[in-house]
Amino acid sequence: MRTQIVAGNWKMNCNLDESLHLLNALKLKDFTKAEVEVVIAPPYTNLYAIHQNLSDSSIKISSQNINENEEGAYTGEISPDMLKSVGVEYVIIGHSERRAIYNESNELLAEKVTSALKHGFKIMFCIGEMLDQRKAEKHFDVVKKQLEKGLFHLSASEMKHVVIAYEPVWAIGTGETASPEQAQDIHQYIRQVLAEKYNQDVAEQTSILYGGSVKPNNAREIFAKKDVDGGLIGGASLDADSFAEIVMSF
Ligand code: G2H
Repeated sequence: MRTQIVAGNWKMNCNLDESLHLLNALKLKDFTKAEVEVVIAPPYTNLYAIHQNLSDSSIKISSQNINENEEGAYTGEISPDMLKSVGVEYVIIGHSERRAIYNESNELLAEKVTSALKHGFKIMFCIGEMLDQRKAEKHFDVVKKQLEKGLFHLSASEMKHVVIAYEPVWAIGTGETASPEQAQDIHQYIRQVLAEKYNQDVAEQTSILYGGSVKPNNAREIFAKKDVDGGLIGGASLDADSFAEIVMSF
């Protein structure tokens, strides 16, 4: 019933040649068997070329960020309309690296969400706790607050365009992964929070992805959990074979 998604977040990796090389390797994979929506999020500079070279592939394109403003004097930023014009369909909002390194607050993220929706993007909204918060057993409170502040200004019908990515910060790029049970527990909790805020339909229809050191050797177990609807993949998405193996883990 829910869309299953595996998205590759290339982060600040791959110049133009490398991006096209990776795309070509991905295009050789047969993702049709997996019944999963496959999304890639290359760096901004390569979005246009990737879109031009997708040909008849079913792979969808995401950006890794979006600016909340329409246009104007925002040196170094990329507008929603610019992303639309190069074939972007999804936008990642609130990745923990943007929250931590670029100080993106819940309030700013809420503005980005509004802007992305206005421009017709699908949103992958990232939430997740830090290690000390997990140790203090605050992880449920942390993700609830991130949802409330960043996302819950949306109506139930607007939520149809949102995918949630739960990414515990302590598992990102560290080789540490949440156990399948830890992922299931918090995904189930997120769904419960969605039901309380909206209704059971929204809770049941929202795809919730897991992110944080997903690799070919752990994807199957994580994806097998009832409330895990796919993954946001960083490091392992830079290798076509690994990424394809993860996609085929459903
Ligand atoms: C989490 C994830 C992708 P990685 O940031 O968003 O990266 O799989 O390298 O932990």
